[in-house]
Amino acid sequence: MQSVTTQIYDDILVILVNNPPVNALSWHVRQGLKDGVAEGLSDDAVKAIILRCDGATFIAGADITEFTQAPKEPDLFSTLDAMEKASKPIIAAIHGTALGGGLETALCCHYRIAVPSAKLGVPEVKLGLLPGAGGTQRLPRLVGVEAAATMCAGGEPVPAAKALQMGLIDRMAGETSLADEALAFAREMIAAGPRATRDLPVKGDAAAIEGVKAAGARKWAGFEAPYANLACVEAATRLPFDEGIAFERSEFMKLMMGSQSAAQRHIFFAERQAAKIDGLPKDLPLRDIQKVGVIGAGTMGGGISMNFLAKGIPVTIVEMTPENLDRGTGVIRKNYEASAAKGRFTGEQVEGMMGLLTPTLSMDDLADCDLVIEAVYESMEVKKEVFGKLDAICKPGAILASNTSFLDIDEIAAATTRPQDVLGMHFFSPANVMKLLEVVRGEKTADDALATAMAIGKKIGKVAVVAGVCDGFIGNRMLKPRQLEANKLLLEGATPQQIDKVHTDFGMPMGPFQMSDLAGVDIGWHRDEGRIENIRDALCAKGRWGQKTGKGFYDYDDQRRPTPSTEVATIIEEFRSTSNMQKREISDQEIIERTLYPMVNEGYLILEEGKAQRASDIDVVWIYGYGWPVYRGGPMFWGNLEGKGKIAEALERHGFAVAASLKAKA
Ligand code: 3H9
Repeated sequence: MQSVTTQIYDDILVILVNNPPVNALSWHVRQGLKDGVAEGLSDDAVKAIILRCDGATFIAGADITEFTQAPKEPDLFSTLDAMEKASKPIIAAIHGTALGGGLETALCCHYRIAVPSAKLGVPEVKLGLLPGAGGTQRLPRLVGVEAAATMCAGGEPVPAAKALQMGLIDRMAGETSLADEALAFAREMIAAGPRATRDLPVKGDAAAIEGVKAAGARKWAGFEAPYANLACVEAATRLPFDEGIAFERSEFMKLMMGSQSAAQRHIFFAERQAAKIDGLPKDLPLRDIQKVGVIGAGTMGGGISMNFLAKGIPVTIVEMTPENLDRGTGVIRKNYEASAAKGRFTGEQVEGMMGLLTPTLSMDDLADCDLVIEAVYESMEVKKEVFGKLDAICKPGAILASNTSFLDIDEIAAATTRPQDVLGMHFFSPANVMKLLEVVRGEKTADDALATAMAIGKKIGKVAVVAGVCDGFIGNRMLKPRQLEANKLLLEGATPQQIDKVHTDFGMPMGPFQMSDLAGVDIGWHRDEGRIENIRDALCAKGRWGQKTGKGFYDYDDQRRPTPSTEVATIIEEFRSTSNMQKREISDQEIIERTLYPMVNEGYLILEEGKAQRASDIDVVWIYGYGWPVYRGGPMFWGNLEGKGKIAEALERHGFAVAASLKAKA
């Protein structure tokens, strides 16, 4: 099928793009655009040209899959040049999303009309890139320097109404009458003639860029692309158009050849790949989820419920005592109200969501739920009891999910007579914010139960990844060797702050000890047993349970700002001397080799055991669950860049058992 066709409506030629799924600018689309424009220009009866798309969206960008292939003619630049320099007016008629190269194409049209639901933007920065087809030079001419800088460096699309205000589009069409209104608009513009964006003067000056830079500084720490975007917009303020384009081109190529963009593009596809379950047909019928039950109204249960309520799905939440139930529902309300205060919801929406919540003290009220998620205390005995009860109460076909972060889903499933309906749905704290959802597939989990859990995960805005049953699943399992080694390094001479700094310099939001302090140093500590076997026990015995007690591996002030602790230093010294260890200098490189390389190793073990479907799923887990810097592409992608041979050698040198597949591929 041809991806670009043309049709004549009296004096107007319509070029129609149809390249599913997102009308990307693949080589054959570029060819079709070029041919379409040439056809319109050569036909004397044609007075204006419209560019419109079939399907769900206007052109959503360059074809990213072509980025790693040999270039194919015609290139985008000559295609767009021919459009902008055309002697007859060209009108872009926009619905869906005009993104990246798609918006740049629209900017090379002379006028733009869009439906109210359309969104326009240059999200290249999220792929570690910049709009490389003139976007950084044309936007400052059309919408001004500040708006262009914000759009390019931030990457957020703007809705049509705002685009109209900004001058990004010239006309708003009715939601369902774009084709007709574009024809009328095109006829209106025949007299006005073409208006090339490149010929417009740049609006505003470079000073505005500083404000955009300052506002984004925190979010962009470690990223190259936002700054390259800003440099290009700045160039537009001082260079003639053609020189600005040349500068943009060279900056684009630098980013394209760099590892950050490769990592970010990898994650773009990895995230979409993660949603696919190997061996299952795409059209497998799913179970209908109309109503959800959540057991436990603590931090996790409350956060989990909020996801469903926000999507209009009713939730029945169960607690053991009226106090806990009231506290839990109160926290949900407070969180929604705080979001409303920030303008994210209206008061009416908050009431709407709260109206979908049914608090109860009786598990019997879960009888009509299609999905029940248990978020109670992490104890196998407790979970088994809960699932035994659910088995008796829930309707046939209901999916019974545990939010456990490490327990054996198969053992939990065995407490029911319907293990095919049991699986894990492991949310990450805070569950209403963190995007990762590990969906744990038990030995007997039915295919449609798994596929339904993955789909509902997507519906509530999560990035869902399938994991197999093993201690800690994918994410927490990889955390374990990191923490073990970090603890050993303390005894050998490193400080918590040195180890944490290596991790934050790497781009992690926090290091292992900062994370421990945030999560609670006392998690898993057996207070009653009173044994002090390691540094962690000693910290707990002194009430150093982390941020919640104002002290953990660090001391905290009343604003939770950490400072290194002399008490912790003393505790470490004591353990070092009782363990007969010599303090030595630990290099940052050694910390990387002993805390990050073991994670890569564990990733290979997870793949060998079939507990993750693919390496890129592991990357997705770490990006969305633990804040691994996206510009490093996740531990498996990073491991490849670092070099498997180098990693295997270092791990062996440090005495680790190296995964066979890591060694084999080295
Ligand atoms: C660019 O334009 C550079 C320029 O400056 C020029 C430089 C010279 N290419 O997300 P979905 C696939 S850079 C190829 O699930 P949705 C995607 O992989 C580009 N494939 O749908 C998936 O495939 P599969 C700037 C693409 O409805 C399928 O389409 N543009 C592309 O939730 C459906 O995707 C962007 O960064 C692409 N450009 O969301 C926009 N885009 O079915 C990137 C998507 O096999 N795209 N695919 O898994 C998006 O943000 C979303 O896809 C969009 C639709 C909002 C459009």
